[in-house]
Amino acid sequence: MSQHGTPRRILITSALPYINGIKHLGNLAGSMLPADVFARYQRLAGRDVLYICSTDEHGTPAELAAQKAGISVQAYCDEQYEIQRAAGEGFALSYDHFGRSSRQENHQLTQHFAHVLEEKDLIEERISKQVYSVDDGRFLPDRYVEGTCPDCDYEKARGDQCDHCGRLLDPVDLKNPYSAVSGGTNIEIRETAHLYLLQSHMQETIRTWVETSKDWPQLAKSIALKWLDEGLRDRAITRDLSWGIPVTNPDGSIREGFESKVFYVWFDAPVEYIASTKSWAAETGQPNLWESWWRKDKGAENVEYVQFMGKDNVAFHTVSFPVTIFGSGEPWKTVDRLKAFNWVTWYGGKFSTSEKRGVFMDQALDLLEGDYWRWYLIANSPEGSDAAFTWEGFQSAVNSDLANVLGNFVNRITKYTVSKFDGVLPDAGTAGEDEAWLAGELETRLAALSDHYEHMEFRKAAAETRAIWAAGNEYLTRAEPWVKYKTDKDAAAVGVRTGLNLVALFGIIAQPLIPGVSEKILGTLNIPEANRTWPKADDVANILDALPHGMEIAAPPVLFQKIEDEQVAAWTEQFGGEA
Ligand code: B3M
Ligand code: ZN
Repeated sequence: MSQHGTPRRILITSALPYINGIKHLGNLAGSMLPADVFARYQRLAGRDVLYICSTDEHGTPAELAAQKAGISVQAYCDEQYEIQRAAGEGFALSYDHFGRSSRQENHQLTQHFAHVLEEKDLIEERISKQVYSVDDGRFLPDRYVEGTCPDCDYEKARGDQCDHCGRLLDPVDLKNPYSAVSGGTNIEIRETAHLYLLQSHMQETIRTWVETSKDWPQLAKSIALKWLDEGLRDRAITRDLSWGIPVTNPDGSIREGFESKVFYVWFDAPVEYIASTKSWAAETGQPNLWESWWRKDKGAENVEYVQFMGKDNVAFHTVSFPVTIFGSGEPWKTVDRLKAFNWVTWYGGKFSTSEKRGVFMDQALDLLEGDYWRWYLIANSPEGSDAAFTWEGFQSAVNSDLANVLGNFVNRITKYTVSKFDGVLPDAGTAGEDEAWLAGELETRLAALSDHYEHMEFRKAAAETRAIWAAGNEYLTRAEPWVKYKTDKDAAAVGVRTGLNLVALFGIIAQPLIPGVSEKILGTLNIPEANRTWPKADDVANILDALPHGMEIAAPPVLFQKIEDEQVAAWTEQFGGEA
């Protein structure tokens, strides 16, 4: 809460997962998952949070994937949207809204931006040379043209890049070009018109904005500045495709010469952050509510906007999209903090959607519940550098952090209460030296934990969470209620009571990371929703004696299944265990 009693308002978006197939764990770890952890933390801390995401559905890869599947792009996207939505649910991603960039709200808003930008002389129609396939009766986007690489003579080079020698290509450079759609070799170079966004005119505006953004983590800022240093180039924001957002005139009619063109996917995708919020608002029955999150003239001036994404998406969010937003001259909310991630690698190599290398979200959920993966991916977050996924690393994170440090603690103390204290939280005894030590630990560690979350340092947040669980174990070693029980039942009672309160605390602080297990712990202890809010470091005395004396205690079901060596061997066999 701020001084005036109104909670901070935090708008969160994670990069929109592309529709061409289920995402792998690397995608999850570099955008949706940390955004979800952050959203959960902020909600528990009492902030007014709105977490928005969508599938990114336009562009060539969607068309190609649909073609391969032998269905219409619309049908393909419908199907894949459902798959991604379900996978998000399986990982407990707590979106306030999970939309689709192909919905009408995005069509309207994207067209609106294009109209306003053209009015402001920031969009210009230019003629360029492009590959036309006579057999297909259409201009071919770069990836739809294949031919012989002018450099290495590889015969299946794509229009945008040669996969053999790696050179970036212009499709008009290919020798013996043919259409990847039909195989047709009747190819001509024709002139055609496209809309260009004049980014060069916005160079100074964007640079000033980037340089004065105080709260951007280093990775995001350095990427943005690198692009600015190279100089912003004007870029085409339309493509020769039929699937996408039509290029219209302000009256809604199709722009002349653009009948078989649509907006470029990267022009409309970021607009979907706003459009998705509109869809959310419409569903809540308050259709104007989105404005208070996005329009600075309608209440969004006090919103903190935080974006999450992989590093390859940073330029689009720090340069291209801001050109659209600032160029419009309208009072849109812009990003305040941008958290960018490096890659999760597959044993040091590349996770790959196209080559199906790595573990994908649906496959992961078939093996184990979402919380196991959530824990490992956050504890091993690719923040400072790339981070390798390995089955061995996964096994050790689950077995040691979750099963041993957290799971054993919870089981041991609840079972002991059931067997020696009739399943009742004891009332006797008063806190002493060991409890004072524990309180000191928690004061420091809880403050550090909140700090890591506020700074979006996820690896550190997981490590601190684990350190707090470990401090609980250390406390039991010191307090030894099982030894004291034989000579001084009151002293043992203090240890048990404190231990049970620690169980509640451990469940509470685990909520952002492993919400399913937290629910099991807190549910077993019947902790009401209102008492599950984020703990304050200066409230430790109360935290350690919060549960009502005399309450009944049940032992929760086994919280974690350890991962056996045989499983690691089987999964390595199934998925491959090296790059
Ligand atoms: N769809 C992520 C990707 O496929 C891209 C993000 C869009 S965020 C507006 O690389
Ligand atoms: Zn080549």
